[in-house]
Amino acid sequence: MRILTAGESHGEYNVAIVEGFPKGVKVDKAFIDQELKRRMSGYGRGKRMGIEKDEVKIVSGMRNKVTLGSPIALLVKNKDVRIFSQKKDVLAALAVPRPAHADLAAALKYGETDIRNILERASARETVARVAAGAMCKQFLSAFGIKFASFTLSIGKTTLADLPKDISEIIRKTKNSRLNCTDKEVEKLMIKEIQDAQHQKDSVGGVVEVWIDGVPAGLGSVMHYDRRLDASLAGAIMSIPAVKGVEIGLGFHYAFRHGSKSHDAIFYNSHKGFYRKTNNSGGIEGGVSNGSPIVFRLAMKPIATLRKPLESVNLRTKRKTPASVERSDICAIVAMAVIAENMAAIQIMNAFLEKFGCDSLKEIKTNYCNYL
Ligand code: EPS
Repeated sequence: MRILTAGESHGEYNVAIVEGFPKGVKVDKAFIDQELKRRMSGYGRGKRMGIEKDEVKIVSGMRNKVTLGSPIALLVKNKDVRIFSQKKDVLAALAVPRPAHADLAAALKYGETDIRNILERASARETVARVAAGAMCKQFLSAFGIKFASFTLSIGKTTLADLPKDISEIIRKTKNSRLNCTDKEVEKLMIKEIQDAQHQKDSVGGVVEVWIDGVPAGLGSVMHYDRRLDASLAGAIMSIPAVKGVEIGLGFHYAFRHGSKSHDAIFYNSHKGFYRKTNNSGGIEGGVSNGSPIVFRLAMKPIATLRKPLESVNLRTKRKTPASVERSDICAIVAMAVIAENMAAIQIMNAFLEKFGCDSLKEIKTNYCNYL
């Protein structure tokens, strides 16, 4: 399966083309819309989220709500449209890059003097298309009992101490949270972190933890580097704008422990088969899923646009100037969690199709049952 996205932040549409999605999968548009709505939610988002009402239009690849095996085109219309492919717009050129955004590095790469031509595509608005495609993958995977959930582990200096034990606890406790947090008291402190950043005309990042339950052992490969599930998962998560770190299971903490205190001992009984009492590996060993829940974390840097901007340099005059200020979020950690779940769904589905076949749901189900 291949997924391409297209669209500028203030262009007419966000577009995803999903090629190689199996035939025979019932797709509920309402579920995709619900994921798009989750992506727009969360305390700390900017004014744009009050303008848009992201809703998918599925324009090909399905008949009577069931996939045909042909390429699926997904469109999400922008409301705040300011640039046009065939018409002149009224936007002034931007010449002062924001530190931490793509502005300078990409302007140098493309020989660009109007940063707007960079930021329109670099904007995290592009993740609308990824979430629409990922929400289709989630629906396919749910036919095999594979579920996704996430929670906010930290924002700024505030970190959740009491960690959830399983995916149902995450789903239950994050349900009415404004920050996708499992603890009401910690959530208040997290909101305060965002408010403090806002008062200081600053931005703040955080850490998200994602859980994937029901993944069978055997996805990915030990045989070649580019087929390892941990590598494809980490790569996909790192591709999300503002993500600067990914760790699977114990991640960086492994490096501070002895093997005897970090590896997951193996047990067997006839009822459960092989099983573990711990999951420090985060469900992946040797690049292959081992049947435990897949657990990973991602670190989001603070949003690049600052209302009290850092020093920068005008691309044209080369004079020292404060960085440009665009409408932006203070903290987009909830969006990050939703995007990460859906990017993970794309990678897990790809590994699933590689193992069990990719043409029709019926054939994949037969192969899956035979394997189990
Ligand atoms: C976003 C839409 C954008 C930003 C944000 C994410 O809308 P606008 O630029 O019109 O305010 O709010 O984009 C960025 C974080 C960025 O760096 O560009 C969205 O839909 O998620």
